[in-house]
Parts: sequence; structure tokens; C-alpha cells
Amino acid sequence: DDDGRQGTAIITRTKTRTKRPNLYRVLLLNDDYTPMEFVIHVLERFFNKSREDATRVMLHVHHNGVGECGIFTYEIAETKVTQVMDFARKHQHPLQCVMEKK
Ligand code: TYC
Repeated sequence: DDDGRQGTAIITRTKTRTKRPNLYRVLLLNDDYTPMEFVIHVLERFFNKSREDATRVMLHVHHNGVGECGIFTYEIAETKVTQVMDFARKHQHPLQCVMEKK
């Protein structure tokens, strides 16, 4: 392209370059008080997991201290964390949900 001024030109890229979005892991942390059934419900409700998958993830967190709920773009991950934290607080459970860059 020519910018109209003399002796200069700006080359613009016309080819489409699709960038991969940064991804974030959403994690649940273990604690001694949140009922197992509540954690399973959270995984079903906010992460669309089957009863079987939800139970597997919950038991993984219970035994290992931390476990993955899913991998999302920044805004979706942030929304999931907020939803889980609000829901846990509402039911007065100390459940912690965090996100980390992949
Ligand atoms: N450790 C809890 C219990 O024994 C269960 C639990 C699992 C809590 C996973 C939090 O993210 C969690 N009731």
C-alpha cells in the first residue's frame, strides 16, 4: 500500500494468520470439610461431567490434593472459577477452585 506521502510505503499482511488462544487449566483443591457429594455435583453442574467422570476427578483431588476440571480460554476459565467459588460460598463449603496458565 502507498500511504500517499512521497517516498514511503507501508506493506500490510493480507494472508490470514490464526493464532492459538492461551489456555488455562481449572483446578479443584482438596480440603477436609467439603462433602464428596458436593464436589461431584460441582463437576456435573459446571464442567458438564458424567457422574462417573465427576466421581473419578473428585477422588483424584481427594487423594492427590489437586485435580483438573478442564482446560479453557481465559474468559471461560475465569467464569468457571467464579461460578464454583460463588456456589461453594453460598453453601458454606471451603472448596477452592483456581486457574493456571497451561
Ligand atoms: N476431602 C473431602 C472429604 O473428605 C472431599 C473433597 C474432594 C473436598 C475434593 C474437596 O476438591 C475436593 N470430604
